[in-house]
Amino acid sequence: MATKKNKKGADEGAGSILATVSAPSTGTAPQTLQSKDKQKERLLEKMTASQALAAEMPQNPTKGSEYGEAARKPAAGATAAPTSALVGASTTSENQASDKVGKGVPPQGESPVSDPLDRVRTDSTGQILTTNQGVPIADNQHSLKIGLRGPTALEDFILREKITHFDHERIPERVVHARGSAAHGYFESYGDFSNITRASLLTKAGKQTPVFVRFSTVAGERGSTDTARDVRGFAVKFYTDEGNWDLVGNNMPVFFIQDAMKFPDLIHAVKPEPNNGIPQAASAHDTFWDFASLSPESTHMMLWAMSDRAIPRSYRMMQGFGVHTYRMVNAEGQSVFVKFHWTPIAGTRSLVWEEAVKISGADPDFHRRDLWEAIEAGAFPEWELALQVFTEEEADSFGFDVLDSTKLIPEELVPLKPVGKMVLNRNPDNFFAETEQVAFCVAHVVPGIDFSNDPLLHGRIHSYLDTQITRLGGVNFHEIPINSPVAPVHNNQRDGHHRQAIHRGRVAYEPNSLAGGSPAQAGYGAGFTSFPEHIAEDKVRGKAALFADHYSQARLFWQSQTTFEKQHIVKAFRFELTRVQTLAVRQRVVSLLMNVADELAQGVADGIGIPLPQAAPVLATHTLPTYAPSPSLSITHFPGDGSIKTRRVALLVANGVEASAVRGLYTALLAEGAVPRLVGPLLGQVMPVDGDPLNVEVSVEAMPAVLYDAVIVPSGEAAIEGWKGDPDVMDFLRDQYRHGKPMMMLGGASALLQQAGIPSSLPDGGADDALIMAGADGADAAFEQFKTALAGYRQAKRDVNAPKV
Ligand code: HDE
Repeated sequence: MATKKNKKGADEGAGSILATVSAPSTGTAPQTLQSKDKQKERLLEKMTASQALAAEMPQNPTKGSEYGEAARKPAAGATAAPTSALVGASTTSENQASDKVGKGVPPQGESPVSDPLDRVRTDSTGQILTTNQGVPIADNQHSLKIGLRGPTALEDFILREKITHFDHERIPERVVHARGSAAHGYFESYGDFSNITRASLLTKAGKQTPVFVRFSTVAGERGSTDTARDVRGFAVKFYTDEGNWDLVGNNMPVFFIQDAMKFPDLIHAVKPEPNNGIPQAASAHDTFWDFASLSPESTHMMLWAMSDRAIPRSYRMMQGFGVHTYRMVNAEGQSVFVKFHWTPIAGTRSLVWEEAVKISGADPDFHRRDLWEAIEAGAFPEWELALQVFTEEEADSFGFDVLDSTKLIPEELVPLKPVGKMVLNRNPDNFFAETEQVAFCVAHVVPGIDFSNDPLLHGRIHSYLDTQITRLGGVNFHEIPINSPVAPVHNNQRDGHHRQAIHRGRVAYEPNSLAGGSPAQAGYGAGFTSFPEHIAEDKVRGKAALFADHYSQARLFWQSQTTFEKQHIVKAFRFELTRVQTLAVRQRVVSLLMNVADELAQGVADGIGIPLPQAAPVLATHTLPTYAPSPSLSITHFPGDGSIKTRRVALLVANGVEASAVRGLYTALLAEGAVPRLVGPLLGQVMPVDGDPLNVEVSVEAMPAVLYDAVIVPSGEAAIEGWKGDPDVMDFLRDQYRHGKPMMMLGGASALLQQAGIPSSLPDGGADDALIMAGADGADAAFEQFKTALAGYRQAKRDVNAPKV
């Protein structure tokens, strides 16, 4: 039966509002559905507002700007505002609230997957144990059995859920850089660098951007030792307000190869040999040196990898480098080239090889523990970020190619421009959720940061996204909380494994009028715009001519090393090549080194018992650049801030020790931010000659000498007599000495040096200022000297002629 309104035609089309197929071709939208049902009214509002919104866009208003010259500066997407929030709703029933679906209509434009990590941090204090479905578990001790001695019932869904989850706890480890440790912190800009880049993190003095940083080794598996000789990864994720920027660098400024095509070969060569899975976390084997010696472009990096840079004392004490040349682009679209440098405020420090080997056994988590402990103790690690900024024209005059990752730019050529500092001030809550699941990706850049044409970099732009798909199980790894940006994410990508976001509405494409054009492209100047580098070239495979210079910078590095660094490099080559079994491979490595320096090649050849082979052919045909030594390439160039914060000091104690000196030094070390430990024969108490018993903190057996930066041996006749006969203590002192560490011998304790065969002066007869001997009255002056030695680099002069102990 027709109603009055029907007669006027006001409600015509109402049926179409209530249906999901078809609608009248003309006419005005109905004003009412003739119902007091609020849900129906909402439906009417949604449908009529949607129609109106779509009508705002009679055609695609920006289409014309996609062609020709206009396309260089893309227009911002056209949008129209809906008259009702219901337009964006998937369903008018979204107002049905519940504990699960929430309050209903969300604020428009919201993207909570980008909210701070609080949204997923979980704490079980005082809570009942449940299944993954939230069902309270009454008994977590037993499976369900048919009788106490009978079979387990298949219906035991609680057991099955628990075991199934456990069975799938592991995910594939990273192909490279599997072993790593990470922390949260912030980056703070020193100023406004918008003349160089429009990257928002660098446009205001004092502006802080959250970061998550992961340090790693390259070759070892996830459970391998921290102190292997290896390159260290230095990957920084900046959560900027214009999206995530990942600066995925290393602790050495150059790389082994020049083209991404060779990366799988390099890694297959360095990883454990495929027949027997040996060796773990080591380049000291045939396949690595076979590949490297047939790849002369790796010579420069070989020297870095054989230097002490490859065995850092701490992640906190190493430099970081972006390695490749990148671009920065300012708001006017002007571009410069940049290299990125991280410099540790604590200074650069390394281990010595024998120490690194011993630490591998004593504490394979040495670097992980060090980073964790420093942050827990409030000694927040800091680095300064500096840029080398240069133009394309300047690059043309360098005499080497800035697109070649086996080359660095000496600071003498392009000085460092400090732009900010990074502080790591928070350990992760959960290793797996954060450190393991973090996904760094070279392709994650933000407006203002862009790529150069380094062919190694371009392969990486592909690799990192691709690898996460396998490692993290799908394309939605960006939604894993540690990876999600703080900047809101809005796009039309949908579905895939493990989707977290529940997208409201039915529009997942662009252009659209049904969502008023949202989300719309930002347009030129607002969104990321690739630098329009002009290229008119043939499509070829190959390398540019300057890439053929394989030795000039290897020589630069060698010439810039101090005497002890050179000795360590020679020793490292000897060690590695001694473990190689194939004579031809050994010879080939030396043939490359002959193009670097005679003393290097000779030193290595002598160590592996071969005569000098013919030098490898020099392939470069251009005029080679010459370099003066560059002091900043020596590890000693960055002494740090002079503090002894976080340095671990062993105070040896035993029955009969003089406790007053021990207690005084302990307090003084703590006050300076160092970490003193009372090291005794066993846990328990020792009885000093004066005062209360001392509580031993750790035994020599559990934490041998290599785990401390220095030792103090207090006076006390009986204690000293005991130590003389203790082989562990003798080894302790010898290791401290051999590894160049400060030693403070108080009173009669200096007699132990002779007992251990340790000379009291340097081989050249000079005073060893890291070997400090003092009587009770000189303790204060001695402590000052001890602090200076502890804050400085280790006593390298001892290494020149290591004592025969
Ligand atoms: Fe990587 N590298 N890499 N790399 N790399 C990975 O990505 C790759 C290179 C670096 O803490 C992988 O997520 C290719 C240079 C670091 O999670 C993978 C090439 C530099 C990390 C990958 C290179 C690096 C990685 C493995 C040559 C220094 C660890 C897991 C074209 C500038 C990041 C992953 C972390 C990790 C590929 C060369 C640094 C497979 C193809 C040069 C610090 O995608």
